[in-house]
Amino acid sequence: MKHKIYGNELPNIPFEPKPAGIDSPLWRYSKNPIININPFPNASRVFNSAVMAYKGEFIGVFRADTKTGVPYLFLGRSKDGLKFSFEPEPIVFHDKNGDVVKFEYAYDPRLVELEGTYYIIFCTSLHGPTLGIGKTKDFKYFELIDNPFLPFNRNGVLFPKKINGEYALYSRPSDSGHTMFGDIFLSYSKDMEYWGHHRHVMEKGYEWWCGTKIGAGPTPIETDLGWLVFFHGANLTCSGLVYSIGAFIVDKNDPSKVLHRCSNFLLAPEEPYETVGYVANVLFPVSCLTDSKTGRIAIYAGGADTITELLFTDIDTVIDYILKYER
Ligand code: BMA
Repeated sequence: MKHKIYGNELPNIPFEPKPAGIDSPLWRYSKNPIININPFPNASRVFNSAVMAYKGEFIGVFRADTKTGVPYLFLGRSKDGLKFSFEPEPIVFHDKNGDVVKFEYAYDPRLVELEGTYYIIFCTSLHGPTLGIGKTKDFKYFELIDNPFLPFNRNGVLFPKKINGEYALYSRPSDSGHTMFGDIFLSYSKDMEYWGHHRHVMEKGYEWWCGTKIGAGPTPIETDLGWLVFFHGANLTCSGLVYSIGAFIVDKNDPSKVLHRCSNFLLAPEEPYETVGYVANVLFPVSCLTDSKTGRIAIYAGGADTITELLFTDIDTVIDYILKYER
């Protein structure tokens, strides 16, 4: 390996080698989708969900659009990272006093472990869409942090390590609707509740494929060059927004500083399970697994707001591609 991932080894990471004849730096699992439509009672679609390695197996927080159409967060478990079983009821969050918090909706969760606590960052409502942050130590009891963000905001992605002693989080300020704009910003917090020292990180529209808005995806990966960040970029076409996957690398000690960004998207919606569905032409990366020993990376992405799929790459392939098509 030319490049290095700083992180845990994960010998059981789901992975397939790159098939011959594939030009893109990400490739799809041969048995996609891994979670198909109507996966469990009361869930019509599971997509844009977060998976992580946990106690030798895998655990995930899943966005399920229920049969009322409203999305909530559900817990799922898997032995191999490919086949999941789900809790039948949404995750119950409690406030500091132990009272159950009711949600209008909850979607697009990200999941990260930091200093022994598992944080779930997701989109929920506070008189309009904004970020919620939940935490758990055991995936049994979940607490909700008291309204850390104002509306309107989405795509909250927490760094897996404190940066210069503070929590660091990317987000994408937005509006109350489908948001036809949006850049990635960085915020810091000393306590995970009060966020400030905001910085602008990267603007939409530096190429056409991400012309309308961008939002960070999986938890940033620490590498020898800095933090590797996968993100989604949306471009408005005559038939609506098209969501593709891009990547950039930021400074290890200052993640507002973009060191390398790729002009090309890494992968765009092409397969029927990405181009046809509840919302056509959406490929939306939300979480990833990494193995520091082999440099393998597995990305969980939503397809067409309908299914969950798995993509693969490795650290050398993706960094070589970013640097080759650097802007
Ligand atoms: C965004 C979010 C995502 C969704 C995407 C495409 O605004 O709501 O959950 O995948 O739109 O519909």
